[in-house]
Formats: sequence, structure tokens, C-alpha cells
Amino acid sequence: TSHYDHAQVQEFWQYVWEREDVYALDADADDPTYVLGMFPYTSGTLHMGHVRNYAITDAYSRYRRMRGDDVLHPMGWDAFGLPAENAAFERKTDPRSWTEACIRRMREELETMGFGYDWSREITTCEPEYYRWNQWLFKRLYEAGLVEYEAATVNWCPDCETVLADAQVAEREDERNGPSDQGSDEAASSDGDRVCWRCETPVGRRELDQWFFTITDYAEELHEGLDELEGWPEGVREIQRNWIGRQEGARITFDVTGYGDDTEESGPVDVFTTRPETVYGATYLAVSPGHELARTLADDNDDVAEYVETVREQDPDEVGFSGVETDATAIHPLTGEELPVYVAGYVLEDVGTGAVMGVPGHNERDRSFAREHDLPVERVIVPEGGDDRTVDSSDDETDETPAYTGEGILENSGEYDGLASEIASERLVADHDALAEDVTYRLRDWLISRQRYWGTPIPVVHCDDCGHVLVPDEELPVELPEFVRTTGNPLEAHESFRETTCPDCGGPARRETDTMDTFVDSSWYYLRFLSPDLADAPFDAELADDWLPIDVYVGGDEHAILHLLYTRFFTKALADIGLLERREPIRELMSQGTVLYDGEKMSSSKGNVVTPEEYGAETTRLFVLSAAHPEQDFEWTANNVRGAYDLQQTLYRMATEFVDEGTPRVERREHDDYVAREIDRTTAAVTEEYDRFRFHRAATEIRELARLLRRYREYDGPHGDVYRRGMRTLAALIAPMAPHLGEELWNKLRGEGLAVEADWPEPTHDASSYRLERQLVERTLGDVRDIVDVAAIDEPERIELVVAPEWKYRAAHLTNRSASAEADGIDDVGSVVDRV
Ligand code: ANZ
Ligand code: ZN
Repeated sequence: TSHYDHAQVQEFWQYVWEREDVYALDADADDPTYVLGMFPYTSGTLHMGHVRNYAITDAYSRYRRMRGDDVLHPMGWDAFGLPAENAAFERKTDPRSWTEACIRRMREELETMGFGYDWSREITTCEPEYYRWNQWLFKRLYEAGLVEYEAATVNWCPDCETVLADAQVAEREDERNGPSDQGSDEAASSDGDRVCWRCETPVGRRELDQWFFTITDYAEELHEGLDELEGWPEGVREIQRNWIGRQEGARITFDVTGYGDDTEESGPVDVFTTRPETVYGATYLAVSPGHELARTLADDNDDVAEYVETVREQDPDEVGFSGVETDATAIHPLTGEELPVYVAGYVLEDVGTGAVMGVPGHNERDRSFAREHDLPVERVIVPEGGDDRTVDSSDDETDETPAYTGEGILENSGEYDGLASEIASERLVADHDALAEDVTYRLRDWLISRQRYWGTPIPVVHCDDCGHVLVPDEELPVELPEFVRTTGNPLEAHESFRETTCPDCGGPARRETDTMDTFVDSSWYYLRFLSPDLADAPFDAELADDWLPIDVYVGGDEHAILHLLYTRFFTKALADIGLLERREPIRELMSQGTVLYDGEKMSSSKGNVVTPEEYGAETTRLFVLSAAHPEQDFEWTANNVRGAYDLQQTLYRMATEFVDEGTPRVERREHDDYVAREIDRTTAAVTEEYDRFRFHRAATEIRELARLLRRYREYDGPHGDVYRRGMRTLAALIAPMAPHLGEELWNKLRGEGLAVEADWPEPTHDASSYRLERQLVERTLGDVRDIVDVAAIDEPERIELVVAPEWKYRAAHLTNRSASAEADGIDDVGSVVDRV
């Protein structure tokens, strides 16, 4: 039959691949190509983003395998996290059963798609065999000084008596707005009343002791390293740069006096500024409510104490430019002037030094604060060429005047008057001890504590006598107990889990009931794939040195910051601990674009996912690969899906008819050579496209070669060898994108062995000369891929005149179309030839 029965074909080849174990990577492999797609969160079903993601890694790893590489292409499950707990809560089941069911289903879906994974390396993060290494690594980081235990402000539901992740905070307008279906906790709601997603009680804030990884220790290296990540999209690097937020500036020390018991205490307060040249414009000093000075001042001043308390409970966007004046006075380090000292909520505790010098003349936020608290505005910089704002040249700025935030010439700045701001900035820092060059980062430490059940238990025990004590390595893993349904953290409700003995003194102690952020799991999972069954270490260090980095990592750009930053951090930390040589995990990163449907993101929640039933799974992969460059968004249209399906049908029919037709022609005709060379040219072009992940262009080349071969056969019967080679080439070239079809064609055309294991076709001629040759033909004739045009060519003499001997063959085939067009073409041809 010449009808392509996709369901049967898919099933059959999947069975054969599994039987032959074609995707298993030999543990002795020297330096395999490591191709990784971001492992899926176990949400229940694959969505179109997954399909696209994994179609890309699958096509690329198949291509590399056919090129002769060993390939590591593994798959696993990001299986911990809040959504499983929510699903269990709603469905009256437990997170483990729910997650296991999801994994079964999703694995089946991946298998239906025919993706070629080395399933012997499958990892699942919610298994103790995996998460024990989270605990082990936590301990190593702790020993290296990279773990801190500190108070932090969290969302708190007073009714459920539990901490809420940002994703568990809903807005009141929405009816029972469940948390997002993502694995991350980042999607905070911003407008409206913030209420608990379960009971709709307004959410408050609370300070709790929490565990942190001090990623900020690596801020400089994380920033610096981005420049060298040439295989990463610039967009992602830029997002990371902004997130790390490196800022150069200066630290300026102010003496603060007049506080404490008898208002006689004094001490230095450092501020951080990006604009030290505005120092003469400082009219007040402000510290954050969490600043040490604020706490000290609150002891003696009820207004300050009350303000600090109010801000602590407020949402950041409620704080505005509120503030309270204190009894203290700051001495300006250059003028000796006395400046008022405020505690102000807009000054952030963990930015810079947690204190600012207020420069209302040149900073918008300071200006707003000054307006609200009637503070003087001092102008110390004027734009070059004069100030064209609606103020006269005096210092009388009105309340409405905006701050001048640009560069310019200094005034009202003593000996620095008249200098350009950039120069003044350098001089000021050089001239005064109170000013010192400084760098700050926006990056915060990584809060890994989650007050919920479905995660890795933090391997710590709290003892009244010994403080917090790490669980000894031999007692790992600290296993999750059975799930209990409760409003708060199920681990707290588990007495037998909670109550334990201190590993140090043997006295009664409480187990830590926080679990780890699931981003810990995904920070090093790429290492576990190297040696997934290793029982005495998280990964094989020697293999890691040989096999890393990940050669190609593909995933959605929603991970541009968190996951990709954390995994870079982990890699560096592990290197410093001595577990790894490499300091960067990923050589080439690809962020795949979105699949749109009627202009919207295709997603299961919107009900617009097209299931692959109708045209077969392979049509879906072939379509998502051929629709656009992997990094581009594209629209899902039934027509184009149909196009991918038709291509499969066509190729299948061509192979079938050729095989069924019996003896083909054996004597050579002139145009056979043209076709033979087009086969080579296509091979060279497709190879290059695969190397650059331009599957869509590879697909176009394949389509065109198929069309040429079809015309070739119809014209006067193809030469047997040429046609068979053409068809086999097509089978091999399409196999990475459409492996089932590839096998089917390969098999029909009696290729040796399996297509997945076949050698990649090699052009028999030098491909670069073809490309020129073809350009030449196209410039002269337009599209001559049509075999009829080629075969009909006569009168080649005129072109031979200008074409070098190596082009003679091609020239002999150029036709005598309109003379003027040809003349143009010949000029063009001449210039092409000249450049050779
Ligand atoms: C004085 C100054 C004068 C500043 C001036 C800017 C302009 P941006 O504004 O994003 O470049 N800053 C420092 N620490 C802060 C904290 N803990 N909370 C809030 N703001 C803080 O960031 C740099 C500026 O942010 C710093 O430079 C400081 O204000 C403010 F004409 O200092 B500047
Ligand atoms: Zn103890």
C-alpha cells in the first residue's frame, strides 16, 4: 500500500528502537555530546511548549548521533513542589500518588512522540535516592559557609496559620483563584487585596527564621562570566545582568550624633550612591526601617518604634514615601553641615548599605520624599548649555520641578564647581577619605525555605542546648513521612517526624520542618544524569570533568533568571568545594519561542492544545520544527500542520512507487548529473542547517529535493542509482526530525541497519563550489530547480564565454531565455566567478 499508516508505523519503530536499545549511552564514552531539554515539572500532561522543547533536543541529538557522536540525551522529572500539594488537597489524594500518576502519563506521552531518550538514566527528584543528595549538598554548602539561617519576612495567613508562597496569595476580585500551574513561586499578585488562596483571609506579613544560600557571594563572578557565555542568547544574558544588577558607585561615610540613652552617642553610617558627585546636594540622611540605627533609635523614640513596626507589616507598595524624623543628626563629611536623619520605608534594607544620602535635586525618589517631608532641595548639577527647565537660575525650585537626573556641570559644590560630573565623581572619591569606590548588586541571597510538605526536608535538627545541628551524613536521607491533610505545614503536624534527638548531645530536639525550594533540585540535576545510580556520591566527578559542560541546553525563557542563575551558582559553588572542575554548566543555551494559537499562547488551561491523534505524533514534531526557527514564536495553523503531514505522505509514496516500479533506467543522460549534484548540494545545505538548529530551513531543502526528484521521475524515468541515492538521502536527512518516517523509508530503500544508526550522508563533491554554482544558475535563470528547465537547456555557448572552466558543466545547461535577462545574468555570473 502507498498510504502511510502513521499509527502503525510509529508503534512498530518505537518497538524496534526499544528492543535494540539504540539511545543508551555507553558509560565508557569518551566525551559524548550532551543535549538536554529542561526536564518537565510533573503537572499531569505534556503541553505544546514541552513538545516543541523536546522535539528540538531530539532532532539535534539524533543528528549528532548520525554524525557519529556519542550522545547523552536523558530525561527526568522535576517532581517536587507546591502544585502537587494543591492537586492532592483538591483531589483528596496525596502528593506522591498524584505525582507518580503524572509521571506515568507524561512518560507515556513522551514515548508516543517517539523521543529518543536513554531511559536507563531517568531521574525523579521526589525519590529519596535523588533528594538525599540535595541534603548532602546542602551540608557541603553549609560547611563551605554558603548557608545562612536568618529572619526574613514572609506572607502569612492568620487563619490557616501558615506561610504562603507568593503563588498562594490570591486577589480578592477573582473567585477562588488557585495558584499558578507553574513550579515556581514567583508569580506574585500585585493589585487588589491579597488574600489566602484557600480561605480568602487577607494575607499578612511575618518574620520567620529561614534558610538561605548566599548566592550573593558569587555576584561578581556570575556577572563577569556572562560576557564569556557566547553560546547564550544575548537576551538571556542581559536579563541575568539586570537581575544581578551590578552598580558601580561610592560608599560615603556620615558621622551621626545625638542619639542613645543620653543623646550623646555617635557613630558612622555608610550610604551607597551611584552619583558621588551629588554629595554637596545631600539635604538629609535616611536609613531603612531594618537598619541597625533605626533599631537603636526606636529604643528611645516611640514615634520611630511605631513607624518601624507599621512598615514591617505593610506591603512594599503601600509604604510610599512615608518616614519619620529622628533625634539624630548627620554631619556632612565635606561641608560639616548638620543634616536631619530619617527612617524611611523607601530605603530598602538589603540594597547597598540600607542607608542613603537624600539628594532631592537629582534623584526622583528623594525628591518625592523631600516634598512629603518639606525638606530643602539643593541643586548641584546643571546640564551643559544651561538648565532649560521652567526655573530661573537661582536655587528656588518649586515643588513641581522634577529632579535633574542627568550628567552636567557642578555648582554649589565648593572647589568642584565647574567640573563635569564624571570627572568630579572621580576626584571626590580620590580626595576624601569619607568617600570610597564601591560596587553593589541587586541580587539577593537565595531563600530556599518552604514551609510545606512536598519538597526535600532540610537536614537540620534544632536543639535547645546545641542550636541547629546538621543531620550526620550516615543518617541521610531524612525521609519525608506520610502525607497528612492539614491546613498548615503537614510536617509540623507530624509529631513523630518533628520530635527527635539531637545528633550532638542526644537530648530532645526538633527536626527542621522547612523543605527546600524545588529550584535546588533543578540546580544540579544535569550532573545526576551522568551517573544516575551512583550510591555514594551525587555524581561521578571524573565523568563530570570529561563530559561537561552541557553542549546544548534547550528550554523556555521563563527560566532565564531563576533556574539558569541558580544552576550557574551551584556549579561554581561545587567547583569551590572541590567536587567539580568546571565553573559554568552550559555551553550553548537555546530559549525556544512560544507556540501560538489565535495569537494566544497555546496551553492546556486555555483548552487550545491540539492533540496529535489525527495526523500522528510525528506530524506534530515535524510541524513544530519546520514552522520557524526554534527561538521564534509561531502560529499553529491547521493548514501548516496538514503540510507537515502531506510531506510524510509524499515521501512515503515516492519510496513505495520506486520500489514497486521495477527496473529503472541504467544508461546515463545529461540531466542525471544535475540531479546527482543537487542531492549533494542539498545534503551540504541541510547539514549546515542542522548545525545551526535551523530545522525549518532543513525542512525546506528537503521539500525541494523531494520536488526535484518527483519531476525527475516524471520527466523521462529516473536513473536507478541516482534516484535511489536521492531517496536514501532524503530518508537520512529527515530522520532526525521525523524518525519514524526516516526508518520506514530507509527500510523500503534497503538501507543498511536502522536509520537512527545510519551514517549521515556525505556529499561526494565539494559542497562550497556547488553553492556558488547554484547562485550562478539562479542569478542567470531564476529558479531552475525545475528539472524540465534543466533538461531543456540548449545554446549554452554564450555563457561559456564568460564562465571559468570549472563552471563549464553548469554553463552548458543554461538556457536561452530572454536575451536581456541573460545579459544581466552574465554580468552577475562574472562577478561571482571573479570572487572565487
Ligand atoms: C544619591 C543619589 C543622587 C543617587 C542622585 C542617585 C541620584 P538607581 O537610582 O537605580 O541608579 N539607593 C542606594 N541605596 C538604597 C537603598 N538601600 N534603598 C533605596 N535606594 C537606595 O540606584 C542607585 C541609587 O539608589 C543610589 O544613588 C541611591 O541614591 C539609591 F542624584 O544616592 B543615589
Ligand atoms: Zn543538642
